[in-house]
Amino acid sequence: MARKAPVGDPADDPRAAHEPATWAAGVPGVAHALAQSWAQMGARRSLTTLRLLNQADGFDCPGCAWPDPDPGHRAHAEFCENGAKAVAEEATLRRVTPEFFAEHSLTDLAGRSGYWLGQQGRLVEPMLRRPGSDHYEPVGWDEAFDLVAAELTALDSPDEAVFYTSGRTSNEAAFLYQLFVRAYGTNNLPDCSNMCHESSGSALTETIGIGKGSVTLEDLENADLVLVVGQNPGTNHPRMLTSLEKVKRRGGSVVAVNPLPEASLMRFRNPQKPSGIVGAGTALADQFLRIRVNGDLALFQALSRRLLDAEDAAPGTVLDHDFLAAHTTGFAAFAAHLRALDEADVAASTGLAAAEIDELAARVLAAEKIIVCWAMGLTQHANAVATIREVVNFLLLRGNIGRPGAGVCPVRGHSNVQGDRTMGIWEKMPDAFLDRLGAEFGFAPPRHHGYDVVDAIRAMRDGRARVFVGLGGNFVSATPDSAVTEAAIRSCRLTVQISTKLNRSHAVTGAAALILPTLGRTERDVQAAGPQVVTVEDSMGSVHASRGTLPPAGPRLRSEASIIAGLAAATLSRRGQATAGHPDVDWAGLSGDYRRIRAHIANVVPGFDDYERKIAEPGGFLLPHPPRDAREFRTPSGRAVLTVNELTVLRVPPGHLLLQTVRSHDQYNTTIYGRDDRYRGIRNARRVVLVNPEDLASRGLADGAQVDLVSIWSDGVERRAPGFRVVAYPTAPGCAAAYFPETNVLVPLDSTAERSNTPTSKSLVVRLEPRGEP
Ligand SMILES: Nc1nc2c(c(=O)[nH]1)N[C@H]1C(S)=C(S)[C@@H](COP(=O)(O)OP(=O)(O)OC[C@H]3O[C@@H](n4cnc5c(=O)[nH]c(N)nc54)[C@H](O)[C@@H]3O)O[C@H]1N2
Ligand SMILES: Nc1nc2c(c(=O)[nH]1)N[C@H]1C(S)=C(S)[C@@H](COP(=O)(O)OP(=O)(O)OC[C@H]3O[C@@H](n4cnc5c(=O)[nH]c(N)nc54)[C@H](O)[C@@H]3O)O[C@H]1N2
Ligand SMILES: [Mo]
Repeated sequence: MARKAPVGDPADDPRAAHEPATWAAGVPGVAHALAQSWAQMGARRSLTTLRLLNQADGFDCPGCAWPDPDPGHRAHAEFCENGAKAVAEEATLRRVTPEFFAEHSLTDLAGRSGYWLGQQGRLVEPMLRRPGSDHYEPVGWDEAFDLVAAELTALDSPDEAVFYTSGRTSNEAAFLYQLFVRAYGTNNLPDCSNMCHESSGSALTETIGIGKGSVTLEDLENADLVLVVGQNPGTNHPRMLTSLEKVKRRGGSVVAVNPLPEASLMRFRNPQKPSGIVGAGTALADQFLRIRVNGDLALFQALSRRLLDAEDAAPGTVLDHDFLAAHTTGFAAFAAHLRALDEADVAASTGLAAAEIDELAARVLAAEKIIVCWAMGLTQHANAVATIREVVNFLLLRGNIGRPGAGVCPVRGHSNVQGDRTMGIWEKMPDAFLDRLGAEFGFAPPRHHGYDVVDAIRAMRDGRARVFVGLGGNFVSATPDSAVTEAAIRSCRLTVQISTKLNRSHAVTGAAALILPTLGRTERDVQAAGPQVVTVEDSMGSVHASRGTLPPAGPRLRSEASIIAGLAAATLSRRGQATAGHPDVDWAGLSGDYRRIRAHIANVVPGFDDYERKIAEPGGFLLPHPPRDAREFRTPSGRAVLTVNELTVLRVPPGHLLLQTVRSHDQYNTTIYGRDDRYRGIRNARRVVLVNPEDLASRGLADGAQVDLVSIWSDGVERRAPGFRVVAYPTAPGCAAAYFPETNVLVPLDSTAERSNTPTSKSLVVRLEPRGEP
């Protein structure tokens, strides 16, 4: 069913320009950042706040998970345009008050766009929607906790509740949350990672024995060759461009593999350097492979095949035989499989000319140290896990894992998404972790696996889950199959959102709904024991402290840790201490002094011994990573595993395109900062679909035509996103791109990646249905 277009939003500008920009960052970037933060925060607050961003004595940027340089090497302004926007979004002076909720019914809010909702400001009062009511009303904290406790304890089984986490939650809050959820009795801990880097974690754990990247910032900057595959760092990890620039300055090279010629990789000006601002900029990518969507598995097989051929031609000169013999298993089967690789399949899958792959293979042969970076362009496909295993195969052949300047670099999204996992936010935590957790707190954590995001939606849809709690995030908008998900959420008895900002998940709710407003990363967090610091882990496994500095947005806000402690104490005491195996936890004591939470973490999570002292060091500490530190692979065989992966060419029916759903430059996931996508040259429009001019011509469609996007899938259901404007764009032929969350209505719930169960939001089969003038 088509949804009506949201109201209260400026209409898309039909004359919007769409010349892709040829360079990224530089003066316009910084100017944009300051304009956005001034509008939200005012000038003085902007300058003092941004000065503390990513400094050793300040707070961690709530934007992306890109690591900070060592304290001695940080720029005075170690932030980017989009980091500044993320801070402005949180540090805004606008407030969503009880009067606002008296004025706007839930029905009204559900008709608003995500952009409008976010623009209303910070949530400052706990609010309750009672069953049958169309309005939120103020509620006291204790009453809110009791209400949740009553619903949770009334369920037939703890597995009827779902506890979601987004990736901004601190280590301390995440640890407390999973402790509460497991003490309550379930492993239903889905998180945004299920939709994000789950495929990376799955492929890396299987092949190298740990689900995290194996490089540090120093490695990256010292690589000879960096492949940036399925990632748009200029928008989503802008400070990564500074590192890529360093690679180039040292004589290394950068290759971009992407269906879209992303401006940041084609040309870059560093805003943190005067030369960057006035200079002509650096062409970051030495080679750009405009790959067909989903062609990466074939590309890496073709590259590895070329390495095998080169080895045959000059035995002993190409492969790292010592490494393969000492540290890996599976080479023979892998090599035999690749010898049968069909170049016609490679061409069909990648859309690339053999000469382009030859050129890249020559670069690979010339490089001593290689790093492959990737993000959502690899992880959100049916064969995502196999594709990433193929990346690992490629790197293992020349021993490019576990030595300086080489390795795997999955670039994470949310600023603490990696840390949340380390703290136990996962529906499938291994037994070793549960053993230690149980021993530390004297209880028996549940062992059967819980629901991930997709399974949680299915459970709510089918009436097997009736209470939903969201620690941050915007579950309703971020997840696939919007119509199905919204109905699933609406069928719950109670939904609870612990949030900083208003979003669609506050408008589309269960029969009863709670909004529990919380402090953000930028704010001072004072508890019983005094001012608190929290800790976070970046994309490269480095853990450091973050200290909020702004006064809280309102006097009634509570920290995430204190809200979780309140929920836990109310729920577990109601169920009674008599329950067998009930842990004895001093919830108020822990949330009153985060050092006490860290002391437990140190006992439970490997690598966190001496936690308090290590985070007192400027810059924090690096977590152990056996492959990186010692070429130790903790797989069942004790070796890194070369795998055999079938290449299946993703063919689409005639007249259809492969649609990938991406972020614009003016959004943070479901948070829409503005309506431009500057580097792609899109102004004041979000309902646009980027299509290759040849594909438009063959369909008789003009640039600017109005179409519906209709996705098809094996369940036979036609899913429709109405009213998109076609933009002729140099994406790979046969492919298209449009923004999420507007396109999530097109993603079938059951279309997920093998093994990781991640929605396939980067490879949807769609057709463009022309519509009359609107
Ligand atoms: N400003 C800002 N920063 C963010 C975010 C944000 O929304 N805004 N989100 C954060 C989060 S949670 C995450 S996970 C990251 C996301 O960071 P990215 O993964 O960079 O984000 P996407 O916009 O999904 O971009 C995917 C990229 O992969 C390309 N791509 C799509 N399909 C394929 C394919 O089949 N093969 C190849 N080779 N490329 C493909 C797309 O063209 C695009 O360049 O960013 C984080 N940082
Ligand atoms: N089609 C499609 N769908 C996708 C993707 C895609 O590429 N295509 N990407 C997927 C990916 S990679 C991800 S990570 C998910 C993102 O899914 P989520 O993490 O669920 O979504 P966000 O939009 O990041 O959540 C934003 C909300 O988080 C809350 N928030 C912000 N900061 C804080 C804080 O400090 N504490 C608390 N408690 N709340 C806070 C605010 O209320 C804000 O509105 O979306 C996924 N969905
Ligand atoms: Mo993400």
